[in-house]
Amino acid sequence: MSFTLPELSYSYDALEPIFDEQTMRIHHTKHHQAYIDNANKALVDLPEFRNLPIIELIQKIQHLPDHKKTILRNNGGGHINHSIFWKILRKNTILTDPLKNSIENNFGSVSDFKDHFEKIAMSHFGSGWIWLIKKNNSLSIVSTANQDNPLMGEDITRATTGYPILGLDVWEHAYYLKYQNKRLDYVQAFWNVVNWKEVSIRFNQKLHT
Ligand code: MN3
Repeated sequence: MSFTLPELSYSYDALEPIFDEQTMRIHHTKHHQAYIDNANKALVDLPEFRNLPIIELIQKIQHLPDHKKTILRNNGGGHINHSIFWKILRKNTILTDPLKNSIENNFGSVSDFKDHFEKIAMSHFGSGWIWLIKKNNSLSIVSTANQDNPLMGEDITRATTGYPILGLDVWEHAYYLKYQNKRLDYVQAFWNVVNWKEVSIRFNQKLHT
C-alpha cells in the first residue's frame, strides 16, 4: 500500500477569489504530490511501517530508523498536513456550537480567537503551520515549523502537542502568487474559507491526545 493524492471535494477555482485557482492547483498537484512521492519512496524498504495509515506513521517518527526520520517527518508531515488542510476549506460555512462556545470559553470571543491566531501566524518565522489544537478538552493555538504536526509528539514538537482541528499553511507556496509577502492579508482572508462544519467534526472526534 502506498499513499495517494486525496481528491479535493471541490474544484480548484471553488475558493476564488480568496484562494486563487492557480495556487490551489499547483499546491495540490505539485507540492502535496511531491510529499507523497517522497514519503512512498522512503517507505519502500520499511515493511513494518509502510502499511500504516498516515496518522499512525507520523506518531511513530521516533521509532523509525535514524536515516529515515527526517525524510518521513518532512514528507509524511507534508502529506497529513495538506490532507487536513484541503478538508477544512470551504466557502460560506458557519461556526456553530458546541465549537463556537468552546472557542468563546477558551479565547474570550471569536474575534479574540482570530486576533490571537493572526498574531501567532505573524510571529511564526519562516515556513510552517498554525494550528488550533484540542488537548484535555481545552483549545489552544500553536505553530509548528516546516511540516511538523502536533501529533508527532513532544520529542519532535516540544510543547505543541494535541489534536489538530484546524490548520493553516503559512509556507509562501500557499499564498505568494496572490498575496506576495503580505502574510497577514492571507491569514485574514483565510477566515472566509474555513469549513467550520469540518472543523466541528474534528472537534467532536473522540481521538484526542
Ligand atoms: Mn503547502
